[in-house]
Amino acid sequence: MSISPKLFLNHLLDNNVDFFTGVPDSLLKYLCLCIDNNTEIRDKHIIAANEGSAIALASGYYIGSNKIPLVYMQNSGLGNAINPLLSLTDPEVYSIPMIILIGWRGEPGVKDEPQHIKQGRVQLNLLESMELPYSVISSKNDNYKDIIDEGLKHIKDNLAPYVFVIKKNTFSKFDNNNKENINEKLILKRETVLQKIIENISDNSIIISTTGKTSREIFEIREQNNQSHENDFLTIGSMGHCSSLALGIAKANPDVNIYCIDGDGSMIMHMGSLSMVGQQMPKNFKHILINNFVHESVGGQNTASNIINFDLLSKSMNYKNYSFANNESTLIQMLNDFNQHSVGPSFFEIQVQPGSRSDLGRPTTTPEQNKLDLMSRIDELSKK
Ligand SMILES: Cc1ncc(C[n+]2csc(CCOP(=O)(O)OP(=O)(O)O)c2C)c(N)n1
Repeated sequence: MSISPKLFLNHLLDNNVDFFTGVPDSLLKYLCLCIDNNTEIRDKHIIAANEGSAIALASGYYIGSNKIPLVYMQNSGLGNAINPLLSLTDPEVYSIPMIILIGWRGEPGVKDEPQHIKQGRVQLNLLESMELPYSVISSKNDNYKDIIDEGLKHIKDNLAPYVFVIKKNTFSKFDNNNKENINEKLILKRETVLQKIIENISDNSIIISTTGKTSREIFEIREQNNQSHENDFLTIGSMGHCSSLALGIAKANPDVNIYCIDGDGSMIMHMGSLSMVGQQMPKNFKHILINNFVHESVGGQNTASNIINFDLLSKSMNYKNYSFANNESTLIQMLNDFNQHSVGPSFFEIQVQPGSRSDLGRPTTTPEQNKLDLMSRIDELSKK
């Protein structure tokens, strides 16, 4: 039977674990919602910019409080966390105790998307080579409290991190009844916005889109329009890196308009990359931020984008233009202006409401085919 997120959380709280940080994951979403719903610890739940920051933040909490913190992440994010895990929390460095929950996407034998297969297969070996002790928890573990207790004992005895690898469907559903009111100013739907962007930009433009549902929607829109996918790169993995990838393509092809379609969670994850765009000043770089204020693709947990002024941010990063839209009429008007900017990098923030279709599909072409098609399209465009 699946584990109740509430009972799981209560067991942690009973053990004096009261600080939670991480980057959301679809496999852990009900536990995240449950943590968010608990008013007593809500201010001790911080959704981190990236998994590495979460490890450092939790380390700081331990140093400041002498209490064991908890970090959660999808296994895709382990790469971001490896550096602080090996050079900060490791027993051979500062020896910082913490619980780490890792959602196991791509577990061998469980159907999953291409970007998760390799990561899932090497998951346990990766932990072993990092000398990080772990236990696997699944819905079959009625004794999950004993497993947590053993992990906590290891953490206390060794003043070191301990990992719980969480299998798919481990947690039962949790409805967050404390969810804040929906922001009524957010009118646009992301899918409609993407349709309008595709309709209004030239066929000679390249789109590099971010991880999660944005890329899935772009794929479906192309299918509905009977268009090929050769102009698009769907960055299905490496969350937060689509702007760096787009910058590389823009540098190699200064005469081709490159549209990077980013998400707020994704942009915040590796925000330092914006400085590379500003430093390089590619005239052909058009950065669109679809800002829905949440990690919608993995459950709708808040990002920090509500406190960011993207106008000031982009200008301070040396972008040459900033445009904004949050309704259909300004969207089309600003999109036309944005398309005309001949001296970039240009930034366009489009605010949308969270949400997507429940029957949204996934790309049916392989990542490698996507890359090859795009490369031949770029080759064609560079000869024009
Ligand atoms: C390094 C890493 N951490 C976490 C994830 C899980 N993940 C996939 S999409 C996503 C949310 C992206 O949020 P945002 O960029 O705001 O786009 P939205 O889903 O709201 O459209 C997350 C956290 C991941 N794929 N990679």
